[in-house]
Amino acid sequence: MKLLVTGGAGFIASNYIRYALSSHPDYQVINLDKLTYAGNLENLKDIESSDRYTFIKGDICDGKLLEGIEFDAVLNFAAESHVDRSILDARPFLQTNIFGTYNLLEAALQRKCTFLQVSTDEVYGSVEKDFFNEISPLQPNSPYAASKASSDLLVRSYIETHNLKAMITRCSNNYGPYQFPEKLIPLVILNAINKKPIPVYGDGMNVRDWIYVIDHCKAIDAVLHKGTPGEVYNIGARNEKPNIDIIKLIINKTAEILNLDNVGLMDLITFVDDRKGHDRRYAIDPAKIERQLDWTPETNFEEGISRTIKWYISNEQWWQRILSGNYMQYYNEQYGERLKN
Ligand code: NAD
Ligand code: TDX
Repeated sequence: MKLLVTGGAGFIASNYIRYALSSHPDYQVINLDKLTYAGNLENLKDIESSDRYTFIKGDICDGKLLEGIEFDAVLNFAAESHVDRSILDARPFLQTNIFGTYNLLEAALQRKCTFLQVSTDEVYGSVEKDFFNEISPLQPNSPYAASKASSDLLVRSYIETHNLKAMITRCSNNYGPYQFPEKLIPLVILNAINKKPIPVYGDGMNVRDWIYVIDHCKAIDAVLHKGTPGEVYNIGARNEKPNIDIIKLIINKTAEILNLDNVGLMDLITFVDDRKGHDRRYAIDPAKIERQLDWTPETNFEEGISRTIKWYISNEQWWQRILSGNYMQYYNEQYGERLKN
């Protein structure tokens, strides 16, 4: 089996590639990645010399390039993935997330091969109570979520129109090693380690449903091997938390691990202007994948968070390189004024 993994130099797909190579010794993996600001080949340093792994630097929007790649199944992780950036500039989100997905659908159709679209719970919008299941209406609220919902609808159209063997997964918020520091959990860890203000949007009571990245990777693998073509699978760990609780948990654990005063670190918490269109609550009902594909998450949240904090503490070179690059320009644009008020 030759898997084409797009966006393999990003957070979730780099974890997936490592997992796939170790759990399927007869598989080959081709990683197609454009290496945007979020793509980082250091995420794959430990496996780059494997003879079952190939890296191609390229854009999923480049149809010609796709024509020349042979594969049996494609897992489409490549995306512009950060909500705040989609508020600043939606264009790259429409280009990669919609047009790029269209290109990959065409490539999969030509080869009559399996297509797995890695999507997100954000396509469902926000829920006050209850949970998102696979037939909840799509009500995306950010340009990022709208671009992912659009790509999901395109996938659906290729299933209905062309009988493409495609499946869609919609997962909740991921955390774990190699996550780019623009996202909440690594941002809080790094700002706690570096004693910088920790920005909390709004009242800090927005709820996200968190899953450890390896549990997500195992769920994707289960869908690839046991899923029914044409189906959507929600993935989540039944782990809803208000942002402020997570921030306090990270501060307490970081203080404990580094033997620091947690009161001083708590003082870093800084409430800032809210994100525009900020979804109040995400909550995934994963009953379908649990029942039909016999998948369950294995990592308890406190254990996963401790493991993640320790990973960032032990991999300072990895994040120092990011902090010394273009990232700080984005960081200052996003937080500079907000942290002053
Ligand atoms: P990420 O931003 O860390 O990585 C995205 C990767 O895609 C990068 O390596 C980037 O270089 C690559 N890429 C971007 N545009 C490309 C293009 N045009 N062609 C080829 N490569 C391109 O993202 P992530 O957080 O790992 O998310 C991966 C996927 O999972 C995304 O589709 C996202 O929507 C979905 N998802 C993420 C989460 C989460 O919590 N992070 C939750 C559910 C679903
Ligand atoms: O500095 C911050 N302060 C803050 O309060 C940041 C970066 C975030 N937040 C809040 C906003 C959200 O309520 O924390 C929550 C999580 O924010 P993000 O890490 O940006 O994630 P979210 O917007 O929930 O989207 C994520 O989950 C679904 C991923 O980025 C998406 O790619 C995925 O589809």
